[in-house]
Amino acid sequence: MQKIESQSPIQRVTLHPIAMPMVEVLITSFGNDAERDSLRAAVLVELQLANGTTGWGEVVAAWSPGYSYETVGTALHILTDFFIPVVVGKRNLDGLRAYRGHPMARMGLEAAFWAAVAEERGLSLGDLLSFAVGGSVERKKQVEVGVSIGIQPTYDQTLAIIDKRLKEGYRRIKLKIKPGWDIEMLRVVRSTFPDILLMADANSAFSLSDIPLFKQMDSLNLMMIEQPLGHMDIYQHSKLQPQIGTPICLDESIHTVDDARLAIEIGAGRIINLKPGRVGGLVESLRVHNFCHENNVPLWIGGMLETGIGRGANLAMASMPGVNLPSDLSATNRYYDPDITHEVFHLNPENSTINVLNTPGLGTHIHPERLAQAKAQYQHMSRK
Ligand code: OSB
Ligand code: MG
Repeated sequence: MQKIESQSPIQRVTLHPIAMPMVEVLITSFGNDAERDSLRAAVLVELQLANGTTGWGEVVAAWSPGYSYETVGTALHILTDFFIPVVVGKRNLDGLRAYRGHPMARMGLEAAFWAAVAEERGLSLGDLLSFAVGGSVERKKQVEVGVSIGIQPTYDQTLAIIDKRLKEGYRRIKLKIKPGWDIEMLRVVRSTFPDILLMADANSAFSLSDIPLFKQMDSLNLMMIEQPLGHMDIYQHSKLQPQIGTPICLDESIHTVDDARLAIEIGAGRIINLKPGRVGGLVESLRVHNFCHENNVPLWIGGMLETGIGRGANLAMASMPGVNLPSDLSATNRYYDPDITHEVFHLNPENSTINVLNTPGLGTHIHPERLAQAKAQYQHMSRK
């Protein structure tokens, strides 16, 4: 891996906690707070080099510790009191090695730094990623994407939203499942849409006592089942995978390239979902990417309902050659209307792709008035 350094030192890092109204709330097995979850809270990181070059990154932690232990509050604390002080005045992020954990906070800072370095060099973020792994990789111009559909009140509503997404041009449908919203719902969907690329995401809601249920799912031709068991577990997944035909994809339990290697070697799953925020940054993401690429492990980029800032970084990562399954990177209108960036991501309906951005830096640019609005919305939310 090529070390990334800026020409000009880091001068200032500003944190912007935001809350953005979601077009559609994504209900998952870990439960949702209807009022709070209609807003997506996050922290945007604005990093300025001494020569004036700026980069933006996104901390994908949410308001509450549902998917991950990190929250907007912990990210503000860790960044303000520890991460930012050790990088200001430096031309790299080596100072972060002194600290453990808080991968989402780390990724927000690292993404902002890499965006600034890319801008400084006149490269796109994707080109900088490719430079970091040795330079000669063939990046995609369009990335294949799918759409994630939350738990709905009824089967009919589920079918209706799938139908709507298919008509929009999405070719891969991911359905959130939980105990009681599982095999029967999936059977209804599969019988209505016999040929679509379909997968399920359990967000850790099941246990090894559910093996009979997973065996039944084998007849539904699912691309994969994402994170059926414990959010920290790899071992029990290695007990489940050999008993079922459907590939298991690990999301929550992969925090490092070593986790990915362990999971694949012991047969805990056959597919990796890579979220840069979950693995603590772009360097670790590239390590996971390279491991999967070299070992023919199918890989895709997961989503955390990012704004246009975080999605810009995910899109650059998804353009890397080892990403070979559709990613959770839907069009802007699936998440926000309007988004916080000027740029809008459109779905190419003819092939269910999104175009990779090749302008210098991150490729998306913050819309100042919408940022101010989203910050005011966060202040309001945090006082409730
Ligand atoms: O498990 O993949 C997940 C969103 C928030 C937290 C966890 C997950 C998700 C998604 C959304 O599935 C994917 C997206 O951003 O489109
Ligand atoms: Mg998931």
